[in-house]
Amino acid sequence: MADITLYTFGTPNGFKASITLEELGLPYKAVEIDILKKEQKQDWYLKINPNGAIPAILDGNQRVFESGAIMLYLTQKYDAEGKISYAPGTPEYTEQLSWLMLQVGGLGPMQSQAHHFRVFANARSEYAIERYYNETKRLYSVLDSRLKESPYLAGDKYTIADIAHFVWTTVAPTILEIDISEWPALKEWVERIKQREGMKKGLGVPKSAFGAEEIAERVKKGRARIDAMTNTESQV
Ligand SMILES: N[C@@H](CCC(=O)N[C@@H](CS)C(=O)NCC(=O)O)C(=O)O
Repeated sequence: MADITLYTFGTPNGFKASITLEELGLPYKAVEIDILKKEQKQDWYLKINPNGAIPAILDGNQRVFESGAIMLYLTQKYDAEGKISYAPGTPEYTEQLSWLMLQVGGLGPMQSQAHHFRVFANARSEYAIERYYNETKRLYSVLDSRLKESPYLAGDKYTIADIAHFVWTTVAPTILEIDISEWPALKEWVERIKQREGMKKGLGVPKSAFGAEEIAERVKKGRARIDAMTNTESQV
């Protein structure tokens, strides 16, 4: 029987865990870890995630940290029916794993660096902005090519590999002013899966302190702050 607590904040990595839990229909308690207040670095939390980041879960005494590990743990333990995953050992599972790893090792780190240098940095670097924007866009092209030949990333079924990539596409327009329509198959996949109930519920966990408009306003101010700096000027 599941006894799950999710430690999270309203970010793409956090949503990967909450959407997976919602799609599986699992009961869980959500605890907000406010990363703006550095709550993720408190001693008690480092015992759950030694890397001091969200998300993490406790399932009874079992800790699981890293969003990709959480998705694999939850589906391997609680998705015997294969609602949002393929069974280990099958060719489809290997395809799912490959796309999931591309997200955790590729799009996640690249797009979050693009966010950092475009909105949150203390120094302006045109080189870094260009490098991480280009890499993010290149990865969207890779997804677009795959989605031209397959309805979902791992095959005919919506899986955790789709959830992992999807959450990053949802923030790209607001934070990076990237228009997903540039990639028609990716855009069509986004429109299709954003209608899912589990997706909608998971994107609401934890209840955000800021509304969508306030977030848009904050990131706009962040971009303007970076734009006002001279290249590589540090404001530390
Ligand atoms: N590789 C990690 C990344 C986790 C991560 O970077 N989480 C961010 C929020 S999206 C965070 O907690 N940042 C605050 C920090 O690292 O101190 C995962 O996939 O779970």
